[in-house]
Amino acid sequence: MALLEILAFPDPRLRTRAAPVKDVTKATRTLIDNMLETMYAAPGIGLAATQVNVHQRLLVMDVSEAHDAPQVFINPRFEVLDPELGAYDEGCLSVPGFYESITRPQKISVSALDRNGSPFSVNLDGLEAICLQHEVDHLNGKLFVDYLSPLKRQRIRKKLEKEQRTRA
Ligand code: GNR
Ligand code: NI
Repeated sequence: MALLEILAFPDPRLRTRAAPVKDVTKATRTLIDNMLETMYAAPGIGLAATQVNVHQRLLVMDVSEAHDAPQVFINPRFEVLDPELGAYDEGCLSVPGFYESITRPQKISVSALDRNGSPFSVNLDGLEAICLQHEVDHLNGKLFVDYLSPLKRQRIRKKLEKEQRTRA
């Protein structure tokens, strides 16, 4: 397995819209395993392929404390089951160090392919519903900072650009 580099805001590659996975192959499963390893090491509760500069519609997630409940979603599509919105302090491995309250639907139904290419559907709520929507946003080139005011987003961008300059 291997750790993958995670792109950081405002890297323009994070704005790429990912393409559907055509065939779930051994290479797909290797990518999934490396993404899971990268997510656990970070540590994070989700990771979209976009964040590791692979522009395919694939994400991994594990909200368990023990890191023993990995979930894989290939070509995910979701529907809102309950229009009730909830706020949650979201963070992002591509926006390190910043947490902001984001409002999203709290109950969704997701259809996707699993790591063997078999279709499945699952209803999600709570943190899993939030995380899945956050990851699908990544696959569409969207980041949680896009829900903030332009002023807040600019402040975050400036701070991260400065950090990235001093680290380079
Ligand atoms: O690790 C993560 N935590 C998190 C917390 C609240 C809402 C969403 C997330 S996802 C994030 C990992 C990440 O950046 N996934 O894209
Ligand atoms: Ni993220």
